[in-house]
Amino acid sequence: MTYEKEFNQFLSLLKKEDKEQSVLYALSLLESKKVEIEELYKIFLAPSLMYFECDVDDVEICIWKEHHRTSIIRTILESSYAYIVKRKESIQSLHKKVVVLTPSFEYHEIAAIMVSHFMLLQGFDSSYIGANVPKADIISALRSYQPDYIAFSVTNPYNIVVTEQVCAEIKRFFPEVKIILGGQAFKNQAALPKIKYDYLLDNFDDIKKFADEVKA
Ligand code: B12
Repeated sequence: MTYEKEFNQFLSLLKKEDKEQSVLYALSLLESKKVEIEELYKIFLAPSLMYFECDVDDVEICIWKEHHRTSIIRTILESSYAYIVKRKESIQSLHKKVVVLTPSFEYHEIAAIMVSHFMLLQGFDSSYIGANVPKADIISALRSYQPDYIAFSVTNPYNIVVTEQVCAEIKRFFPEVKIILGGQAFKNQAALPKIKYDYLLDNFDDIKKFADEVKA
């Protein structure tokens, strides 16, 4: 299904910076079961940020607008968590823990939050531990959570270097933890041979395929 009419309606609310109505509209789609959580994320929320553009006469205030739209999307994500918890009752647990994060200097966190939610919907015990997480805190999280997987979302190619350093450390001290990489930074795969990782996933559909592999 394309949901063109609904998406245009959502986008027009976002363009008006109408947080209240944007949040209520998105949640009404879930409440009425018109769209599934996965569809809301893939068809409504992600594109509304990916294709965000500044109006030519708006350039001065564009960054502020980008922050505001991100804040609206983030509120919808956090609010949809209640629907995820409800859905989880009917999802079989994989008994596998995942921590999801963005590394130091990486502030783009929307994809990471969505990845964590998609993981929950696939039966992983998933925890989003934040954006811009320093190496020491990542190590500390691994020590206390003892996850099976750690998933990095990296957007800015400059942050590949820090990712490479953290991954080397993880493989040194926690060789049993499998490393998942994803995000725009890896579109150009030239840097990948230097990084120690186990899985490279491109999009949300890859999470389902990955879960199927884990189940098999
Ligand atoms: C919102 C936004 C911001 C917000 C982020 C707020 C927040 N709390 O997250 C703010 C304003 C802070 C910001 C800052 C900056 N941003 Co910015 N930002 C964006 C924007 C508009 C949307 C990003 C987003 O959330 N998309 C929605 C998510 C769902 O999509 P996604 O990240 O692409 O993820 C998809 C896949 O990559 C994948 N995925 C991602 N991670 C993972 C992980 C796993 C495990 C898996 C399976 C999949 C997966 O799943 C998603 C669905 O397919 C993009 C525009 C764009 N075209 O992407 C620019 C963009 C990413 N930003 C950009 C830039 C340059 C910056 C700044 C450097 C700007 C500046 N000069 O200050 C800073 C850097 C800040 C930092 N240190 O990180 C550039 C990056 C260019 C590049 N390749 O380097 C973009 C592309 C804008 C542009 N066209 O130039 N930004």
